[in-house]
Amino acid sequence: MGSIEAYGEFDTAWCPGCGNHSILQAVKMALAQSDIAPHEVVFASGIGQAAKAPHYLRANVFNGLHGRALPAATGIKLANPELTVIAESGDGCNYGEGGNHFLAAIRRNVNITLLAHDNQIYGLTKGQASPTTETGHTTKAQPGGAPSAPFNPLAVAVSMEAGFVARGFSGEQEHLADLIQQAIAHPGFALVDILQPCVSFNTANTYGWYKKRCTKLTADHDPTDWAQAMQIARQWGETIPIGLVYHATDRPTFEDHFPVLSKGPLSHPNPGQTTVRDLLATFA
Ligand SMILES: Cc1ncc(C[n+]2csc(CCOP(=O)(O)OP(=O)(O)O)c2C)c(N)n1
Ligand code: SF4
Repeated sequence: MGSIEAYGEFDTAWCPGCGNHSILQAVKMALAQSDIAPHEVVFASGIGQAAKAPHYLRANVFNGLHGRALPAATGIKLANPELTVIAESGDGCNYGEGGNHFLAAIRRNVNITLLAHDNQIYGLTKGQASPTTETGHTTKAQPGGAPSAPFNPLAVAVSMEAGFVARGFSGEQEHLADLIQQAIAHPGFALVDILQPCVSFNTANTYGWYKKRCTKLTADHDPTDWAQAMQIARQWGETIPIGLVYHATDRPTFEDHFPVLSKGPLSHPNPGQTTVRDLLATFA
């Protein structure tokens, strides 16, 4: 077991009571439980409150444009397959601005983990409706209620047969840390959609609202059964299942299609002096 302390402790710009605090701690717990040291992990994030999470731990971080965590994570993993690569951002970042990247990541099945902090709202920009906001939810920007149907990331991921599809809740920290640990260990693209309250801008989906509904999946649920997983993924109401919804390990990863990647990292190849000299000689 690695050390949680190795990931440091930093002041954050988050509101007291925000679900991000607990998610950050769960991420550190999962990395320590997985015995991964800070220099062995890279986070890629976009823009938003959730996207700031990797700023608050001692590890490698690429912070890019809104919605672009997944393409960055993909490039990092392909060039450095020996690293653990985690994309971490909000529901707006991943399912709104980055929606097409979400679909492409599932199709490609690169060995990366996506942690989507899902507060059902755009937090950083003060509470506009996001893709996962429920229909009719009123915000300052949607005073008549959000008109669109909410995006269901789990149902989409299961329908596309993503190999690892899970939902966690920031109020169930140990359960969440365990899901993140399993996601990191999964060989292929892994999604953990994490329900979290935004105490400042989402007055509908509060901590109490989630706490009352989030129910851990039991051994009765077989995550290898696609039809059962689809049914669980579509459940949303008085009961919201949390846990591993779908799990399959029989899909080849994107990396499997490129034998060059099995020869080691593209990031620091060492062709040797002789090869370089021979190569230069061809230009003479
Ligand atoms: C292309 C683009 N569109 C919009 C914005 C403005 N913007 C910055 S953060 C943000 C919302 C972030 O919401 P979410 O990803 O759900 O994360 P949260 O802040 O809730 O954690 C928006 C719309 C931007 N920076 N770039
Ligand atoms: S605005 Fe919402 S998401 Fe942002 S830090 Fe505050 S509670 Fe968290």
